[in-house]
Amino acid sequence: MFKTLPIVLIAFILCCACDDADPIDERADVFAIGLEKIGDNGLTLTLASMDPAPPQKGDNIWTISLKDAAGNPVSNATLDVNPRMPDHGHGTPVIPEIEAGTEDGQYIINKLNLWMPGLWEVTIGVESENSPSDTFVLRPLIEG
Ligand SMILES: [Cu+2]
Repeated sequence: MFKTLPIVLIAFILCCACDDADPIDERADVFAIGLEKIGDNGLTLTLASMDPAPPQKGDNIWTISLKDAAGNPVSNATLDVNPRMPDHGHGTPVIPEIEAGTEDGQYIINKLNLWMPGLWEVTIGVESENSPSDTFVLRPLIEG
């Protein structure tokens, strides 16, 4: 009986270690069409589409819509998109490619390379002559 106790303890500890790899991470965003973020300077980012959905390991394409505080589309903006893994301290060697979407204030982020399973932080900096600058952080959780 007493000999089994350490084994039970080890099993318990291993089980706790497994929890770290659990795909549930409270920091992650729930990725659905319409996911909305409001920046510190009043701009609103809305996720208009994503491919694949939800985000997966490898290259992703996201279409986002940007509006100012008055609800007007933020057109002709320059986007700086920087994906990083906060727990690992690294990014990705692939530079995302941004193009204008079909609608005013819409932007397509191509080659969003989320190459490792885990939590990513995609920081999107927005610069536009027609609105304040703003920054958004989207947190996809990539499953292995
Ligand atoms: Cu990593």
